[in-house]
Amino acid sequence: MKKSILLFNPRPDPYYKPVDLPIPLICVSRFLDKDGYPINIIAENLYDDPYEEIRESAKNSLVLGISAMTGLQIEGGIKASKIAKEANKNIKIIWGGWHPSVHPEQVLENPYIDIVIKGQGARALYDVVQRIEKGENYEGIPGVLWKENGQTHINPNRELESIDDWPPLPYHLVDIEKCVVVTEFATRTINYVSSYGCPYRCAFCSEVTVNDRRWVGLNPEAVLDDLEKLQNTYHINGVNLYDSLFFVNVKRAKAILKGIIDRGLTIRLGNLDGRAKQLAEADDELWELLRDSKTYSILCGAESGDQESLDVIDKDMDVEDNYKFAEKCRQYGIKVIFSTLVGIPMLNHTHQELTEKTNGQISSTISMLDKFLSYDSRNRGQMFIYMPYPGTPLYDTAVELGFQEPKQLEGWAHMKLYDKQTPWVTPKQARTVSMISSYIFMFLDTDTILWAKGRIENPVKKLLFVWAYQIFARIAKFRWEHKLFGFPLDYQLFLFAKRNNKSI
Ligand code: B12
Ligand code: SF4
Repeated sequence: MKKSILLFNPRPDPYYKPVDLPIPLICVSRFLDKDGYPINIIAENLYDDPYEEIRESAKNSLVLGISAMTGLQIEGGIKASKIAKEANKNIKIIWGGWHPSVHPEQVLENPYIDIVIKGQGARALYDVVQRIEKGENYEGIPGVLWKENGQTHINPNRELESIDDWPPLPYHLVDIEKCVVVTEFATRTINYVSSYGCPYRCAFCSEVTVNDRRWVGLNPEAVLDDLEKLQNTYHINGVNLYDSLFFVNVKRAKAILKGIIDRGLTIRLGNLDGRAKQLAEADDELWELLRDSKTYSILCGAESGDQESLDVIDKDMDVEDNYKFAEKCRQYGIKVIFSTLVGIPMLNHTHQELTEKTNGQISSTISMLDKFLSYDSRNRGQMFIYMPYPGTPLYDTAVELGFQEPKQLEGWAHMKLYDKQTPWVTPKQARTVSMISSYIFMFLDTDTILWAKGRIENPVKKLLFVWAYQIFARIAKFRWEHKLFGFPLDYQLFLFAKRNNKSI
């Protein structure tokens, strides 16, 4: 009997309640599962007390694998690693995912962590487990770093590998019913990933560091087989795409959309990640397929209404491209989630100048989003504050301008979504951005009520919720129409309600 593999996906955000499939862990399990290893996937939606489960399960496990983005997942990951080592001193602790990939050596300095896997994880994890079983070290496995007799060993990077011949995703490893959610576009939605990487060079983005501007996509027939299996086996009717950029290969994207129509699939796709310039210039056939396959939404890094910011982040497009793209979406009835970024670091400026520039970025982006949201009441804005990620082109600029880089893994756990990270962004700017993005934009989107209501089962609670929702929606609309972002009492009340609500 093979020894067990324990994998953990910590909670990414204090307000975000994990409800979806821990897809990074499903993906890294492919080869191990095929070879018959018992695998225990742990996430907060799968276990009432994930840390207790880790304590128990670690006693008989060969390894504990942790997946972490930069931010709060690190806190949960360290806690789990400590618990596992206390329960079983021989267990090997392996970290993978985005943060270990952007800052591998510092991650390995943590006393509880034995091995770090950079980049694409499935084959590397399998190879590492084989070596552990044989009592050998990890020499020659690309993307692996490890500690041995107090010394750090670093293997060369792993290049993105085609996933076409890989074993299928082992969905059976989790209780799918705990990972199916109501969304705006489907009653049974699950997340899925059809490609890895991105060929573009946005200077703030970890893709550039981790996948070195490479991209691999699963072939269209295999994607369609997966969708069909999700529909027929698990009765899924909506799929949230987690690809970094779905439309890299337009021929492939068209074949997938056309396949959905030709095979008569009723499953709807949502949140397909696309670039404004590329999609604004795409031919009508792609747009018609998006419409005819009933694709719900596109997630677009519009980034800014300020051309200087777009140039500094190497977005390789003009603000005007965002307008052309938004117009196309309106024409074809596709909802858009426009993601934007403010507080961009720019060399040769004082902090005061950068604070003023941040004000300018906020107001030009608000004007741009104001227009886009008026195109379709379902359109959604998102506004984030720039966060420096190691290895990205803008990181050194941020450090030169005074960003205090954490010297230990723990320090990165505090890089929370709407917190101010850089000295030129003021607390007031951070508060405003957070309120606009996580509160006002949520209530302006007329489809929010569909998923929010859909996740409450008790009819009385549902009625109360709809009543409170309508009041908040009116206030948020008033704030947006008059651009009133001061005295955020309603926002504080909303955060309180959100913290204390278990279903949303
Ligand atoms: C879904 C998602 C989220 C979800 C939750 C994700 C979760 N893990 O629970 C939510 C909405 C909460 C979220 C929030 C944020 N996210 Co996010 N998110 C994503 C997204 C779109 C998909 C993640 C995913 O599941 N991918 C699919 C899986 C299969 O790929 P993967 O995670 O890379 O896993 C592979 C490898 O990394 C590795 N691997 C992963 N885990 C493990 C574990 C082990 C043991 C091993 C060996 C290997 C391994 O193997 C896997 C298969 O090859 C990614 C972009 C992307 N395409 O990955 C961004 C991404 C991860 N997010 C990012 C960011 C910046 C954020 C935010 C900060 C803000 C924002 N603008 O979105 C917030 C805040 C999070 C925080 N720190 O508090 C960045 C990460 C940067 C970084 N250095 O961490 C990404 C890469 C987007 C980007 N290109 O900038 N996000
Ligand atoms: S921001 Fe989007 S387009 Fe730019 S490099 Fe990252 S994934 Fe690619």
